[in-house]
Amino acid sequence: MMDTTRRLIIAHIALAMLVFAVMAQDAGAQKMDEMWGRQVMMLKAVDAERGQLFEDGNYAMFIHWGLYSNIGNLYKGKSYYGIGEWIMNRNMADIPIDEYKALAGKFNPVKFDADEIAKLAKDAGMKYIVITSKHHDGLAMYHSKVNKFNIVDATPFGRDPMKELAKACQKYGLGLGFYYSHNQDWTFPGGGNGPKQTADGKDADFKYYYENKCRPQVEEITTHYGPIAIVWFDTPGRIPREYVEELVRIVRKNQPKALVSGRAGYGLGDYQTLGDMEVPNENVEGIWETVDTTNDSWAYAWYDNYWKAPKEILHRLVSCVGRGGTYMLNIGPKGDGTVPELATRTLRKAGEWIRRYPQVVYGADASPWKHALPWGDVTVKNNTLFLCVFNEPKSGELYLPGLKTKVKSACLLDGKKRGTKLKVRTMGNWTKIQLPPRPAEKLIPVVQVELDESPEVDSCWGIDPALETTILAQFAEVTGAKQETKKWMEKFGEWKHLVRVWQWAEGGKASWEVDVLKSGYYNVDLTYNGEGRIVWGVDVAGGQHIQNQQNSSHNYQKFPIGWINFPEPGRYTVSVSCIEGNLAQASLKAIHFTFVD
Ligand code: FHN
Repeated sequence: MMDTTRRLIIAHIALAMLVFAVMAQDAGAQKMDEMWGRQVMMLKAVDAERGQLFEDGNYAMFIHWGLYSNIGNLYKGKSYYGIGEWIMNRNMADIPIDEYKALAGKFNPVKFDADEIAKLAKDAGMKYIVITSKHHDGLAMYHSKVNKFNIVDATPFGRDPMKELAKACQKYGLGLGFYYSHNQDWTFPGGGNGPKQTADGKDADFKYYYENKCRPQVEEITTHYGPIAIVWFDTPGRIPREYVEELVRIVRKNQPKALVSGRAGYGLGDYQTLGDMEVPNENVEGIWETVDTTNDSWAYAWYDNYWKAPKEILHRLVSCVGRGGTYMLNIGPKGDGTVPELATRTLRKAGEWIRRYPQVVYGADASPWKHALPWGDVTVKNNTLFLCVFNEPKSGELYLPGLKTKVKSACLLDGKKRGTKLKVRTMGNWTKIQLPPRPAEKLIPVVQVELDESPEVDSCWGIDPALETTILAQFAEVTGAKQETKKWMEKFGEWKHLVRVWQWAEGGKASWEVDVLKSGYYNVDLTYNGEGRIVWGVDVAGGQHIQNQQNSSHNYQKFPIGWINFPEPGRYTVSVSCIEGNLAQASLKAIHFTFVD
């Protein structure tokens, strides 16, 4: 199992560096890794003071706000679906540069209230804010002295919102970071995916853009707004290395305590940002963050009402902390400067829970299980486990598989000092904690478990007797099939991520070692996509074989396969094989086990 884990980590790293899906841009298709500047930064030591930001504050607010917010994905009467800040792009409204720049004349966000936004971040439990000081469209959202295409000189607004936000962040004790699109600039000559000539017809290369806009603007944002916590460069693309080196030098010189995002490129940043909207399923080493958004788009889109409920926000936050990282959650203020009401509501509600259980999030470490468990997820502080119960079993029985460390006590936290003491029982490799029938905490109950020493866990997958157990294809040992990461865009710019096993050869297998506490029959479902009807087989090594035919679709869907017997408690190897149908296209995402009464 150790070998498997190591192999999976290596596969994860290798896959992260491979060619993935593309996001079409003006210069043609670009590889996502190149665009995200994704590097393996796991082993890099960050200056302790700079690293403190992520240590203490593993929850932050991201803000995408700019001229595009005033369009809100509705242009000339037509709605465009995708990330709003890309509205200019030819895959969206394809707005010519001059036409786009002229829209600045109507951008007047008079309702922008920096104090209210900073207070929202504070109420939400966030520790710092990173805001777009310049996105790919090139409009500086602050008063730039080096380029007139900025919110003070090019719009009727005439205020510097970054000055106001810097002040508000100081007032509420929040860190402030600036997003800066260093490579892409779609409106300045020579910028990545921008015009190739100046207004007077002279050729402009990247150096021209870099020297006349990018470098001096990075000097500005790092000197005019007081202490900065992060400079969040994005989409390095094919920017030559020497420019990134210089930009990082500038940040170090002007803001020695600021972190530089990994998307600066070439591994020159301080930490790794995973793919957009990617909450990892397995612990990730090193210093990293996930960036995510409260709905689907980063920037405001008029129709985008698919808000993450407070429970989902907290689930994703705890998953990131439990995997060892930091979670930065985006809001997209409107063109008038206000934050959509439902975003504020959901963030505040989630923030109330964090105020009840701050120890679960701040300064907490990764789960020793290295992945979620059927009932929820775990964060750790020294010898204490915090069990966050997203999915309460009806029986109230919380099972911890493979916990090797002795449990001293367990209690259900309820805001009171000591909480309610819970019964704990150890059964071989398993620990059972009994929850009361109706915990007072309605959102996500938290159980605090005190251990004798720091936690050690056997990494074998436990099949939970009380709840459905899902095991991802990502964790399988695979022979005769391909196990790979797949990333795709649901809407334009809205990324989804998974690891699949597909392209099955005859006899190909995806296998997991499992630990069964309660012997008997379990219903097995598979989640997959593919073409037409597929026959799948499920085998218990040395035991039962079942197989069944089910249909498939291009979306990942869950289909029942049948009941399988584990005659005794103990360890088994379970394998899935693809027996008939389009073996090349059949793409397995997960196996699920549910005890049959
Ligand atoms: O192209 C940008 C996108 O607009 C957005 O800013 C995201 C946030 O992570 N970054 C880029 C795509 O990865």
